[in-house]
Amino acid sequence: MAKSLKKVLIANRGEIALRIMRCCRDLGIQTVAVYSTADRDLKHVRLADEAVCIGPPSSLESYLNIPAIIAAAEITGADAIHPGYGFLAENADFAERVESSGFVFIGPTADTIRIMGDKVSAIKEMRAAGVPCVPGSDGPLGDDSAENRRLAEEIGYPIIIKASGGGGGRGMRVVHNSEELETSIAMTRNEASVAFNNPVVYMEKFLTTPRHIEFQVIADTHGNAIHLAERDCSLQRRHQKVVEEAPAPGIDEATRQDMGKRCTDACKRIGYRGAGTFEFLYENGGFYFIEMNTRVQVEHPVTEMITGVDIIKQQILVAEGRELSYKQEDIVVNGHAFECRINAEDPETFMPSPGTITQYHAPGGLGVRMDTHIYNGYKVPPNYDSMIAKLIVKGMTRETAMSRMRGALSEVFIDGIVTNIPLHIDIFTDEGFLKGSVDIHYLEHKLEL
Ligand code: MV4
Repeated sequence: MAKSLKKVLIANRGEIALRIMRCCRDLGIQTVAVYSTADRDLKHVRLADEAVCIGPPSSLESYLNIPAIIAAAEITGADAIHPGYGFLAENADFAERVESSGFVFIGPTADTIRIMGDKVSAIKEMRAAGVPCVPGSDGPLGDDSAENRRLAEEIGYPIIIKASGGGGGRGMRVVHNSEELETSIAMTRNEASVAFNNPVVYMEKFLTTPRHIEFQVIADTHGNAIHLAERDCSLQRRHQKVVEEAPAPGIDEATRQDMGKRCTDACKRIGYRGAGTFEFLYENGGFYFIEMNTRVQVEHPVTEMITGVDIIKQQILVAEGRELSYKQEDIVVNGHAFECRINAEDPETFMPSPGTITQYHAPGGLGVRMDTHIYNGYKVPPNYDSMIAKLIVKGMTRETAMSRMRGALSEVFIDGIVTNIPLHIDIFTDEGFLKGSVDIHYLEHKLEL
């Protein structure tokens, strides 16, 4: 039964906290901000209906402090918690504690988060659901080195060993030949035991020059699921995305609908609830599932720009128990969108550059969206991620969106700290990127020149 939420606690900071707060306001839902002592002056803290300090600057003692966040929800009488991205968003124990304390968790169930957090079990589910995966071990590797060698020969070198508890680029090792295999497995296993408290590792064929393409889905609690097409997030450095776009260049409508349906079928099969993302590697025309993200993602706005769907609003509506008001046929890709992640960092060394923003001028115009919490006098604290803004631009074609992004980037003025805007200007004048369809190594290779 649908039950309207009256008050949502936002367990996050920065631009996403502001994004969620604005959405709650649109829906007539009261908001509770939580903040660390470093974040007293954050914009969403000022604009929320209520705000509760949950601890000192260190994330571990504030935005990752589960008892403090639950206590804040209890004190303020919130009825739901939105985790945003990062921090506790994919922490199954947090989701469980939220629900067992009587609050709605705006996201999937703790069980779903747990299954997807374990990459071996996620792949097993996806394979069973008919989602194409990377050829590999189809489960944990054992300690029989002859068997592991046979498996690697069968898959064909190069192969990659990944930690089941890893993800997002953590806990993996490429192996080029059988001589390296046994020690590589042992090393990845040891690192995984320490880092994730989970020694399980698995094997996949290593794709050398794939693109990173991901499908956005949203599912309700009545067995309905839709996809909102795909994003191309291939432009990254050290597993940090730099620019994202939607739709992915070169993906035709039939392929989009085929892959989208495989993802929504998988959602229905596992009883998925809320917004989610299926991450694929795309190489030589084939899609290979690698991971599922059970949260709203940083880059969700590019999808909003081409579909017109407010993804945060849909998260809240399905958390209220409502049926999705969209059918798949209602979702139409319109135009093309890019997002530039603007970081407080040195454009040459990539070192974080916290400090006070003495002057900020926002870009604007048709199809230009700046998701940011910064303002004149805002002090970027050294304690958190260095992303301070997302510049999202939409145009009717990829070319018009790109030229609009160049214009918007040239308008942004941020003084007092340094940012990676020069890098973005460089990217949006790069010939290879202008052509589209670059692989996941493109930016790192460009930066090495
Ligand atoms: C791979 C791969 C090639 N082959 N798996 C890195 C992050 C994690 N989500 C999975 N990752 C990769 N898995 C196979 N079988 C290459 C990467 C990879 C990557 C993937 C997506 C975006 C950027 C990347 C950068 C380096 C490596």
